[in-house]
Amino acid sequence: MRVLDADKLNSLKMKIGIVCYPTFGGSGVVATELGKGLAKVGHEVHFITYRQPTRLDFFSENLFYHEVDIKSYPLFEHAPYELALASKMVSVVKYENLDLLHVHYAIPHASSAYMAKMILAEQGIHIPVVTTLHGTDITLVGKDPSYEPVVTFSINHSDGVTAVSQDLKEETYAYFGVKRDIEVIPNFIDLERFKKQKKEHFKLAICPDGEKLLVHTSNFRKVKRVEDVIRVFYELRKEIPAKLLLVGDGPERDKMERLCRELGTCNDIRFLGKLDAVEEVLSVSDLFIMPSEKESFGLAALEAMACEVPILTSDAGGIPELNIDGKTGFVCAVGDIQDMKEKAKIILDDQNLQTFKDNALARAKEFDISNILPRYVKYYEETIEKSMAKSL
Ligand code: GMT
Repeated sequence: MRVLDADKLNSLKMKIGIVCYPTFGGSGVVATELGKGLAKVGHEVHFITYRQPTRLDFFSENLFYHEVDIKSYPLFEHAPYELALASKMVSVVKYENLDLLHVHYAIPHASSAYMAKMILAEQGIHIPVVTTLHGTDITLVGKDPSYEPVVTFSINHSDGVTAVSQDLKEETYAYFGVKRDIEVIPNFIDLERFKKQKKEHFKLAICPDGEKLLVHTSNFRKVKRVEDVIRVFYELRKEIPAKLLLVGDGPERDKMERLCRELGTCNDIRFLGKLDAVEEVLSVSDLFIMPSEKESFGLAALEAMACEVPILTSDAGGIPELNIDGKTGFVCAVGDIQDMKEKAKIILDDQNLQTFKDNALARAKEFDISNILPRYVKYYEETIEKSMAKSL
């Protein structure tokens, strides 16, 4: 690691390694957008993952991508990704002279980072590690006894830990033997990309008779309760003309298609699958639904708000920290289909809709990347400084 003079940290451009899942999932999106944002303001960013991240879609002289090479062997039923990742971290930190490793999603990234840190320490190289907790790494998977001891250990041994909501921070303290400080840095949005676009021809094609357009985007896992989306829509559709777009794909999709057929709603619901330009669909939508069982922040809802779409959500996890009940939409109890239907009617009422849309956009602006990115930079600087002092 380069020797960083504390006084010069603010003006110093850092070399940061970012480890994440390269998929459409929220943690990978946040990690990639953060890396892109850091590169734009002059930091050098090295992504380390097993595939090119989905959102790593532009060229910058400050952005680098290092693919983890996972070697298989007939003896392995499961290739040891954690080891290949740790080895790759060692070589990138060493040869690219990194100042900090930032790992997104605790499992297995935080424990691989710990191993890399120990290997590098033996070679006289000190590398501070920041772990960002995203949600299911704590609330669902991490809690499981098969992972809990390793998750607790690697959180306690990171040099810095952030969580994407206050609720996630509290869950971490409640379920893990974690005593250290956790900094809350919420998810963010790039308002230059996520903004309402003129796509009225698209709206007309889907809603030819002026129907209201509802939208849901997710990875179609059970925790997202896509069934509730369809049931709320089914009830609402009995009272007002409406259409529903379902964006994304995942394990629940087939079941959801069957449910639509059983309810006879196929003509009013379209499954669009995975989309890169989700902002185009959001631009013509009147209401976004997120009825999740668990949700540490709800990045997909923030993307909708940035496109001026009010949100109807459950009260799970950190969602109420984003959705201001009665202003940017409504917050309902998980699974309360009737209440969600009633609240959808209030939002979609022509007398209210524009106010909800304006409020949603105003709230989204608070989470603009220009407000949140400096918080990460400051946290990196503080973490580097503290861990350097400790290592001397
Ligand atoms: O929602 C998912 O299943 C994906 C998951 C992930 O880690 O990729 O998303 C989590 O991280 C996002 C970014 O921080 C948050 O906005 C989501 O709320 C969170 N999902 C859950 O907690 C279920």
